[in-house]
Amino acid sequence: MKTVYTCFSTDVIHDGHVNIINNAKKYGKVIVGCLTDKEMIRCTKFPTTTIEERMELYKTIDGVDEVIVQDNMLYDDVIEKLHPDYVVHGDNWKSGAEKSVRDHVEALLNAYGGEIIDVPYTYNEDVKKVDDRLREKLGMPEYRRKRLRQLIEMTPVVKVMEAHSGLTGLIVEKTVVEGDNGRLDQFDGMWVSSLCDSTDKGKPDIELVDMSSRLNTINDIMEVTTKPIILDGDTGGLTEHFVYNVRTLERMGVSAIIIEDKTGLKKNSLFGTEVVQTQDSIENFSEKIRAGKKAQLSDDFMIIARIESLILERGMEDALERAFAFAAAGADGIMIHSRKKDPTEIFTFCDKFREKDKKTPIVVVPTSFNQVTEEELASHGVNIVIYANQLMRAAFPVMKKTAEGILKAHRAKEVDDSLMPFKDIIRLIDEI
Ligand code: SPV
Ligand code: MG
Repeated sequence: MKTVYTCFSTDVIHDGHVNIINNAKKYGKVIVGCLTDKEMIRCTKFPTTTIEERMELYKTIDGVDEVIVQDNMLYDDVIEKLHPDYVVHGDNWKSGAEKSVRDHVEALLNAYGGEIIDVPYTYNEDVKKVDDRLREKLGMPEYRRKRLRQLIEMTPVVKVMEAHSGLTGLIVEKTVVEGDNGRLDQFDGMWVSSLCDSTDKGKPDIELVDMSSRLNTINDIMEVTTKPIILDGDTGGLTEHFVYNVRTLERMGVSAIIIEDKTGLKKNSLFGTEVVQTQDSIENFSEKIRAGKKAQLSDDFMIIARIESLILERGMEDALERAFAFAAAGADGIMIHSRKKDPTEIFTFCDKFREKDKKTPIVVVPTSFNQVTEEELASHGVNIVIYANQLMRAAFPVMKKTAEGILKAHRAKEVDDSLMPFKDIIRLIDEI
């Protein structure tokens, strides 16, 4: 009897999956691989069930003979073990980011004479409804909020990209690339930066854009995405106000707020000591963290303390003293910031912090020390890497150049080649 293999990475079974199994059954014994969580988050949707639950679910499908774990999105582990005669998959993997996976599987099968069977993808109302419902579920506050904590456990480093609008949110939500060795990859979450949110409104980054406006930005992003959100909460404001904002944010489904240990008129950290900025005392800031943690109602929400000692050139010892004090006050993570061009001081901080504290998540924002890789940061104990402003910085120069080009030519023809075709922009956003 021939062996037929297919891989599932879904929490819900619909007509499309049943169709795959029915086709597979025609060729022999059907083995279904259940993709592990850590692989699922790189290439498909975030799981809303455990791997054990998914495996049980797949066993209930008529025609399935065996269910096994697949721990590599490129199938190396299962193909090496099973040498299946056939691998069956929906033909949607013949194009788009998943094509690299298909190419890889094809090469593995060719080595011993195995074959791929591409089954026409099932597009019908039921399949669409199941997909839509799953996406809606992931966007619900209780799922979205806890996802950051889950990701910290699931992946060596959580990759977060800034979003300041529905559109940038969609880019972070949907961008999937073929990364190293054909493996797919995507961002894990979104950072609602004070710098980019303010800049998008034409305002300076000085806590001028008020919380109602920030919440509107978050809401715009939430409307069209499911990935977890970390809010740049600036100083957190008055402790008396902060506690209310914590409640609002967790109710909305925001996963974390990062507040920085500054007081008075806040300016952007990348100014460093070029402008006057005042650091809060350890006592006051610890009190703010304690009050926030006390106000919080869910177990999921995270309050992360951001330390500005390196930015303000107060030294490593001060940064570490604060980190330990804020963790003791209940902070769910420590963000250490630097505007040095190389990551040495960030590495030193992380290594020293990890000597005493193995668990509290560390967050970094490599804007100026941008040569550092996620892997290097993770090797120093970093858990979350935030790309804090790159989408905004990418958009501005192109928009400005386009405006200048039209002004100079007194028509739009000259800039058109560098623009997205208008036929594409009208179809960019899906209708329900
Ligand atoms: C932001 O993105 O607004 C930040 C990070 O706070 S930084 O701009 O580097 O201070
Ligand atoms: Mg900021």
